[in-house]
Formats: sequence, C-alpha cells, structure tokens
Amino acid sequence: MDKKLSIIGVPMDLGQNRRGVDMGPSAIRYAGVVERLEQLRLNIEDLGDIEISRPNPNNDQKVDNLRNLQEIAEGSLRLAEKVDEVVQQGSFPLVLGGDHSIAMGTFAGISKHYENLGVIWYDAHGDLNTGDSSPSGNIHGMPLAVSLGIGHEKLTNILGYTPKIKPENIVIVGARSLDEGEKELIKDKGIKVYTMHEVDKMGMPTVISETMDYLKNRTDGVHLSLDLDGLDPHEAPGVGTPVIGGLSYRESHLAMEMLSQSQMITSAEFVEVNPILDEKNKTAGMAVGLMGSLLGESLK
Ligand code: HAR
Ligand code: MN
Ligand code: MN
Ligand code: MN
Repeated sequence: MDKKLSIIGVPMDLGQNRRGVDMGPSAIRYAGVVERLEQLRLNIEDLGDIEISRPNPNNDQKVDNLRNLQEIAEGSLRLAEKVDEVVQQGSFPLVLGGDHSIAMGTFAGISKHYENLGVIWYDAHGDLNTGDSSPSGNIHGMPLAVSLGIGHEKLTNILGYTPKIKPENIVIVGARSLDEGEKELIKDKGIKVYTMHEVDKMGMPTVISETMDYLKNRTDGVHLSLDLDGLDPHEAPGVGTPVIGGLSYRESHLAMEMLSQSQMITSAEFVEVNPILDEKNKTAGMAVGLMGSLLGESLK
C-alpha cells in the first residue's frame, strides 16, 4: 500500500499584524501541492481547512500582551483534534499555514503519540517569546516557548497536557533574528541552534547531518516546522516578517532531500506564506518544491 498523507490547511492570520497569510493554504494548493505529491506514489487526502473565527476588527484584542488569544486558542484546539485523528489513523500530517502560531495546535495533536518528539524549527526567528518578553504581542513569535510549557495556560494546555516538547529535542536552523528574552531561554534550556553564522561556516550538509545524528538517538519521531521566512526574502518574498541574509532555496532543497533520505521525519508543517506580499505565487511554489523533496522526489 502507498504511504498515506493528509493535508490540513489552517487559514490563520491572527498571530501577527499583516493580513494575507490566512490565504497561504489556498496559495499552496494553487501552486499544485496535491498534484506534485501524487506523483510520489503517496496516497493523498486533502482534509480542507480548519475553521478560524474572526475577532472584532474594531478593537485590538490583547490579553496580557497576547493579541487574539481567545480565537487562536480555539483554532489551535480544532487543529490539534484533527491532527490527532490523522496520526491515530497512521497517516502523515502535512499542515499548511497560516502564521506560525498554528504550530501550537500541530504539536498538541502530534506529541501525545510520542514519548520524545523531536523538532526541526527551520526559521529566521526562534519563536520563543512569552507575553512578557514579546516586543510585539504577536503570538506567532511564541509557539516554540508555548510547546515547552512556557506561556499563557490557554496556549500551553491545548488538549489538556503540557509540555509538548523537551528542550533537548529541539534543533533550530537558520535563525538570524532572536530577541533578548529568546537568547536567554536558549541558553537556559540548552536548545541547539544553528544560526546563519553556523550555516555559513559549516555548510548546510554538515548542519543537517549533525542535526540528524543529534536527534536520532533521543527521539521517536521528528516534526519539521518550516517557516518560509527562513529562506532569504530576495528568493521568497511572500512572508510577513522578512529578514535579510537567509537560507537559499538550493540549501533548503538539499536539506529537505537529506531529511527525506534519513526517513526520520514523521510530520511537517509549512507556514507564513503570504500571497498578498508574494510575487506571482513564487513563495508558495517554493514551499511546494520543498515539500516534494521532503517527501521523496529525486532529481534522477
Ligand atoms: N521575534 C519577533 C516577535 O516575537 C518576530 C517574530 C516573527 N515570527 C515569525 N515567525 N514570523 O517566525 O514579535
Ligand atoms: Mn516562525
Ligand atoms: Mn519566522
Ligand atoms: Mn550567507
């Protein structure tokens, strides 16, 4: 039997300030994700989109420096329940964002099925803020902290358990914009980080080999959370918080191929595609290209 894969769209844009990232799942579908993955002898089902409610646009809904807390917590729970179901059925969850706040729901649904879920956080940012440390109040800058059990209880306790992830099971790749509070947390918790400095010095092949060696013996599943702003905005302009000096498409493509060959990846999400800021849907197209490589496409 072909391997089963379930696509779940999350039209979430409440975790940040710029509208448009809610159309990410449509843009990725329009770029041909289903057709592309069907060529890999995968048994694909597209489960459509999770319902995300609209907050009142006339007031800035901030609780404890957490913008749109209630709507994000509710949407995350719906996503978590769907992801949980998919994993239970033995299918590979492929989650399409939406902003990165959706990772809280994805982790909640996946991690209950693993003792030691590993995470590769491919991102320009650490997303390790709390309401106290966040400069913006944007929850898309917090999901990794939340998954460690650090943050508002409405977020840390999605599906009724916390923490979702242990700090020693996380590897961040591509970081180049970390806030002071995030740097402290990284030191405190001993989180493994390959910033752009290390990627440039060591090269992507070494970074990914080391990442796989590091996670191999300590985890029983590995989730890839890929934020398209990890890529350089000259190549991938369709993101809400671009940071110059990023990863190239070629480096990223190679990283996906190496991860594919390792057969270690058990779930994935691709987030922060914003078609309004994009050029002719090319960032969504890159996301689809990276998904193809991650899931087994080869060049010969
Ligand atoms: N660190 C900043 C903040 O917390 C910017 C976060 C941007 N996050 C994302 N996800 N785009 O990586 O506000
Ligand atoms: Mn992110
Ligand atoms: Mn980011
Ligand atoms: Mn460089």
